[in-house]
Formats: sequence, structure tokens, C-alpha cells
Amino acid sequence: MTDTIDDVTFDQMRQLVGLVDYDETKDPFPVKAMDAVVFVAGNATQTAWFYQHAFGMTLVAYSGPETGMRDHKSFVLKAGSARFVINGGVAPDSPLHDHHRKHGDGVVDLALEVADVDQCIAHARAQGATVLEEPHDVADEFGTVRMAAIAAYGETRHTLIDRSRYSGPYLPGYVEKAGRPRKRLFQAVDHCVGNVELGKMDYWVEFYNRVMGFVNMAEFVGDDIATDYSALMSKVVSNGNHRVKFPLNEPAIAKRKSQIDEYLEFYDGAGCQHIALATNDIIGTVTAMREAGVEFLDTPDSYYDDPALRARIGEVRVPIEELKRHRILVDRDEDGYLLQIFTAPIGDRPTVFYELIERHGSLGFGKGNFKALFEAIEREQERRGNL
Ligand code: TYF
Ligand code: FE
Repeated sequence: MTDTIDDVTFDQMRQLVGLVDYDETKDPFPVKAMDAVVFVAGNATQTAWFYQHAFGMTLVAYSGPETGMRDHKSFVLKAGSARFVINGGVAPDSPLHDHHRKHGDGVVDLALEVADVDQCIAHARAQGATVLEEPHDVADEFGTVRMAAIAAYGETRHTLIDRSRYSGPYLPGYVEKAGRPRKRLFQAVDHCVGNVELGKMDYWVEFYNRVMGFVNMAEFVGDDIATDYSALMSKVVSNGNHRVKFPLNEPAIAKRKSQIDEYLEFYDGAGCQHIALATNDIIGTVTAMREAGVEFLDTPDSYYDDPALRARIGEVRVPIEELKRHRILVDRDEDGYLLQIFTAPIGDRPTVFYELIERHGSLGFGKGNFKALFEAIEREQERRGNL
């Protein structure tokens, strides 16, 4: 296949996010891709600036008071196939302010591109999903978009969008807004993680299985690891070809306060915890982001100097010394290896953060790094006085 996903080819996408083959004809809820990650920010104007300057995203579309939408401003940013939408309230009585008062900056919508909105909604409804928006058309001079929305964990939703008959910059109501093109620092959204309340992980795994036809991926963090150090349990669901992957975490009862409890407390409920961005040059990406002021979690020298790690990892595309300089983590499994690194929380509350991931065959999430990673997260929790 040679179709392109924006300026990312299908073969590049296969490598970037770890695609697998599957039989789409048997899928009751076929999902093509992430359409957008939609945020509410306390100040969308400045947050859009952050994603341009620090994350190398290009501003492509805008909607707000100047375009006839009086309630809020909405900025659309792209990097390769990844699309972020940043919304912030303008009118004093905008409901976005209420959302922000409760949750702070966060993700309100993990929007999915689908071929048949009506088929997906019919299936979701039959499986007991809450339909927040019935299927409807929205049109302008660029064509027609068909969309609907279902409820997910907390106040998060999944908007379903068929944009096959649309050529505009984002959605009807938005105008093209060409920001200065940036040096692209990542090409795709690899996965979006949800934190849910204690005892709710299996409920949400089952929701994605039943309502959206998602399959369970092999990687999980169970009681064994949880009680030792990580204080969380985690399972991963994905659509058939793994283009869309949603790990789900719940807190585990451990000696110390779970990082998931800290999130649930400060987000005031379940929500999106981290978004992993796929890059084909993690060293270039992390260097540019650090230069712009983005803070990453530190990894101790002992991680890199551990002979067991070096033996397990073998040859990767750069010397371990270079990974050590950049504090990049590395993990290998039966399919290949991956490089990854995590930012500190990006907002005022200790809630949402980012991961950068460079896959070389591995379809996993860096299970071998969980101990080092969770210890680094706990050091940050301690610095915040939340442990
Ligand atoms: O997405 C994942 O599963 C990895 C590991 O609180 C991870 O990025 C899991 C839980 C967590 C932070 C990272
Ligand atoms: Fe992750």
C-alpha cells in the first residue's frame, strides 16, 4: 500500500506506530485513525503558542469570535498526521470555563476518524454506549463532514468523524490559518493513555472490547509489579491494526500514594494521562524540545550502567552513551526495540504529560522500563509533596 496519511506514507506509519495486518471486514466498529486530540486550556491563545514553539507543530486552522464563534477560541495544529485542537473559553459564561475550573488543562475528546459514522453509532448504541451526539452532517463550501460522539471515561468523549467528503482545513466553521511552518518534531500520535478510578480498569477494557470492537494487547502491568513499586495496574486496548492504542491505568494499593491517585485527585476524576508521540528521530526531537524549555524526567546513570540492561538491549541504532546523554530509555522485546522518554507534567496541575517514542519493530510500550520510569515519576511526586 502506498497511500499517504498527510505527508506520512503508510509504510512510514507502519514503522512509526507499529501497525499489524487484520481483517477489517469482521470489525463491527472500523476505525481508520486518530482524527484529533482535543484539549481545553485555560488560555488557548498561549497554549497554541506553546505547541508551535516547543512541540514544532504548525498552526493550520482557527475558529473564534473573528470567525463568528463568540463562545470560545479554537486553534488547530498539526505535525505529520497528528492533529491537536486547543479550545479556550472567551465568553464569561462559556461552559469551557466550568470544565477548566474542575479539571484544569486537559483532554476532552479523543476524536476518531471512521468510514461509517452511522454503522459505528448503531453498534455502540446496541452495546449500551452513551451517545452524546447523534450522527449529523455539517457542511460548508469545502464539503460535508458526518459526525457523532460517544462518552468514554470521566468527561472524555470520542467524537467519530467521516471527513471523506471534506477538503477544508479542519471542520466547517474553521478558517485556514497558516502559522509559520515549524520544524516537524513528530509524525503521529502513537497512543493515548486513560487513568480511571480504582477498580474501573477492567470495566473500561471491556467497554472498548464490546462497544468499539477493540482488542486487548499483550502488554499489561498486574498485581505482581504493582505492589512492588509501580502502584498501578495497566492494560492496553487497540483497534484491529493497532493504529489507535489506548492503555488504561488504575491505581493499585501499595506502600505509597499511587501516581494514578495523584492524577485522579488533581484532575478531579478520570481522564487522559499521557499522549505518546511517534518520532523517527527521538534524539533530534528531545534536543529541540529541551532547547525550547520542555522538561523531561531524569533517568539515573545506574540505568545505563547496568550490565543486565546492556546485555538485554544489544545493538541499537545509537551507542548507549548517547542515549544516556539524552536520558532516553530503551527496551527490547521479541519483535524489536523502542526508544522512549517522558516529559514532566506540562501544565500547572500534575496531570497531563507526553511521551516521545521511536519504534524499531517493537509493538510494546516499554515494559522493561516500567521500574526505572515509575521510580522517576515517584521522585517527581515527592518533589511536589504528593507522596
Ligand atoms: O503507555 C504506557 O503504558 C507506557 C508506560 O503512568 C506508562 O508509556 C504507564 C503508566 C504510566 C506512565 C507510563
Ligand atoms: Fe505510554
